[in-house]
Amino acid sequence: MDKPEVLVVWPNRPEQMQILEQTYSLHRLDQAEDPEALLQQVAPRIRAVVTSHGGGLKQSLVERLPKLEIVASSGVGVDTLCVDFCHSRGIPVTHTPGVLTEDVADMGMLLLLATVRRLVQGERWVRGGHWQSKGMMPLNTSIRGKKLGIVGFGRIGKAVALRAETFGLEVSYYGRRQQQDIAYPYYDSLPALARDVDILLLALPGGDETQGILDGAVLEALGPRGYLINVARGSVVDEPALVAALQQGTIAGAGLDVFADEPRVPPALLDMENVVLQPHCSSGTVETRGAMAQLVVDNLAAHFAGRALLTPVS
Ligand code: 8YV
Repeated sequence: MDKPEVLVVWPNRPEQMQILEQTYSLHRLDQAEDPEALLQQVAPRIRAVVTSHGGGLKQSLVERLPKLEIVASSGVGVDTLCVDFCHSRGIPVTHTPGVLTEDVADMGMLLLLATVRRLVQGERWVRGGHWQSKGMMPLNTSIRGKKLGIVGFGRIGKAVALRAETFGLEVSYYGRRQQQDIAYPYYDSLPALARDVDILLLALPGGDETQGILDGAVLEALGPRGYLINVARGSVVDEPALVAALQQGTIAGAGLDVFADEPRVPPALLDMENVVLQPHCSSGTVETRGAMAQLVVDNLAAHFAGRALLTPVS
């Protein structure tokens, strides 16, 4: 029997790509010198799409795939995928929640510690010879006893909260609704949370609902001794407002793993002493990206075997 024909919009990890190559008839749109020619040749036969948060999936492409049965994406975020359109056509979309929670939460705490305790400045202080020429680096502030507001209290937000408690942080959270089984104080107003905490950590999904919700007013409420940590999406932050807030001392500093127009980062951020920058690598470990890639393989296998999907987007 012919192998199901699968369109690769964004490649998986090498080991999992080998499995896909053995199991399906792959068409590599991600490598095509002439994508339009490839689509004209294979689009009518495509039964599945492999992509990722980074690769995305546009409605205009799905409309050209009359036999599409499933979309399998690597990544928990689905803000770059036309999920509603796929669902309107009865096409399930799978993503990779759960397997990346711990690594992303680790990065959240890493950025929080590095930003507030000024790890990068200390590194520069030693490497730049300032320790010898100027003596001790100016004191920074402890995270112990500080108030942490977590914006978005799903798997990742909850995992950050557990870590934060062990570091002596006092946790509260903001989200669409209060969660009955959660004891931490709940805020239904982001500015109110920002006003009451020392550190805001963003762990909410990207997309239209959260576009730019971390704006100048919230930054103003966070205040000159406040810090912003973002392991969510650059889109949830009004990035020009953040740059201005950091330049003007409206907030004390930021630790950022995600940006509005990746991989381009506002040049002003690159020179700032009070900012820690990472290249969207919270889930970027061999173990986690391997588990994400395997979920893509396993979801496709379940679909074509007529079994329940492992991690469909609800
Ligand atoms: C990306 C992420 O998936 O899971 C997500 O939503 O943002 C990351 O893990 C990763 O960059 C691969 O595209």
